[in-house]
Amino acid sequence: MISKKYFDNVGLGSILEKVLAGDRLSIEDGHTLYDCADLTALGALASIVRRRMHGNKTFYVLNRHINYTNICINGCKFCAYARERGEEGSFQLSKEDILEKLRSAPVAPREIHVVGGCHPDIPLSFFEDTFTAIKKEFPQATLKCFTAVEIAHLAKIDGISTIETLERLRAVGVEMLPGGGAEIFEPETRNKICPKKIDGDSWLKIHGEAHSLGYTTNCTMLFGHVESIENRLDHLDQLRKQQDATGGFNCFIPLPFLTENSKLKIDNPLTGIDELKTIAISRLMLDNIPHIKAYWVMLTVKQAQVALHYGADDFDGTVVEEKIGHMAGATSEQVLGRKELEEMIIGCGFTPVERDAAFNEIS
Ligand code: V47
Ligand code: SF4
Repeated sequence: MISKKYFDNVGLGSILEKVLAGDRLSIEDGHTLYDCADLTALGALASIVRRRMHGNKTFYVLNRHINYTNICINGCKFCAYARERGEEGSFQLSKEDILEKLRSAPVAPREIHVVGGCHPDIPLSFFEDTFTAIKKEFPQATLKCFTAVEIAHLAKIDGISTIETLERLRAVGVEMLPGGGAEIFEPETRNKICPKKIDGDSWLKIHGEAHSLGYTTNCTMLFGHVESIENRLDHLDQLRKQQDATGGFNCFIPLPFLTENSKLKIDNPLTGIDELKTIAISRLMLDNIPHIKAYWVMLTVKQAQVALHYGADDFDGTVVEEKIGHMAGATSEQVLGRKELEEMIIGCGFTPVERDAAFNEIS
C-alpha cells in the first residue's frame, strides 16, 4: 500500500484526497497528473477508482467485428484502412457475405460490432435489410453498429435527419453505437487529422440523440499523433459533460495511434508509458463513465494486461477479424478465444467475467 506521504512527495497528495472523497478532478488536476513522472503513483490512483467500481473483475465479451466496406469518402490522414472506390484492395461486402462471416464465427457472438467506411452510395435500406436478417438468424447477439460519423453519413445519403436514421436502425434491432470517430474534438487538431469528418459537436450531438432513444453507446479518443495534452484533457472533459447531460456512455476506449501505412507523419511516436498514463488519467477524469476498455488489438495483449493495473476493467473480446488496426500495423492476433482471454485476465491477478454487449454479467 502506498502511503499518503508518498503521494505528497510526488505532488499528488491533494489529488489523492479528491480521489478518496470521490470528488471530480479539474482539467488542472489532469495537467498535474500528466506532469507527474511517477507512473506507479498514477496507476495506484486509477486502481483505487477501478477497484471501487468493479472490484477485482475484468470483463470480456464473445464478439465478432464486421467491417462491411473500406471504401470511404473522408480520407482521414491517420487512417490506413480506407480506400477509394476502384482502388486496389478496396472491398464491399454483400448481405450474404456478412451472414456467411457470422455463420463461420468460431463462437456464437453475443455482440456484433459493425463499422466501415463512409461509402458514397450504400443506402440505409441495405443495412435495414441486412440487420433484420442478422437478428433473425442470431437473436442472442446485440447489434452494435456504426460510429456517429457513419450515422451522419447515412443520414446525408438518404436525405433524412440523424435522429430519424437512429430511429430506423433501432426499429431493426440496433441497440448500441460503438465509440469510434471521436478522435480529438478540438477543432484545429481535428482539422489537421480528419478535415472531412463531422466536427466534435456533431459527434457529441449524435450520441446525445442516441441516448435519448435508449441506445447505450461507447466513446473513444485517438491519441499519440499531433494533439497536445490540453487537447486530450479537453476531449475527456467534453465526454464527461455529455455524459452528465444524457448519460448513455457505457465504456471509454483510449486508442493509441498506430503509424504504419498512415499519411500522418509524426515526430514523436507514442511510448508505452504515455499509453499507460493516458489510460490511468482517463479512468480518473471520466468519473461518470462506468468502464474503461483495454483494447488489446491496438494496445497489444501484453500492454492491455498491464493496463488492467492502470484503471482499465474491460478486455474487449474475441473480435475474430479486425482490419482497422491491423492495416495500421497492429501486431496482435486476429482472434482470441474465451480460454485465452480468461487465462490472460487471471494471469495478471484479476477475475474474468463474461459480459454481454451492455456489460450485463453472464453467469
Ligand atoms: O474511429 C483509425 C481508430 C477507430 C487508426 O466501441 C486508429 O467498443 C489507431 O472505435 N491507429 C475505430 N487507431 C475503432 C473503434 C473501436 C474499437 C474497438 C471497440 C470499440 C467499441 C470501438 O479506430 C476509428 C479511429 O479512431 N483508428 N486508424 C490508427 N492508425
Ligand atoms: Fe473513413 Fe473512418 Fe478511415 Fe476516416 S477513419 S477515412 S471515416 S474509414
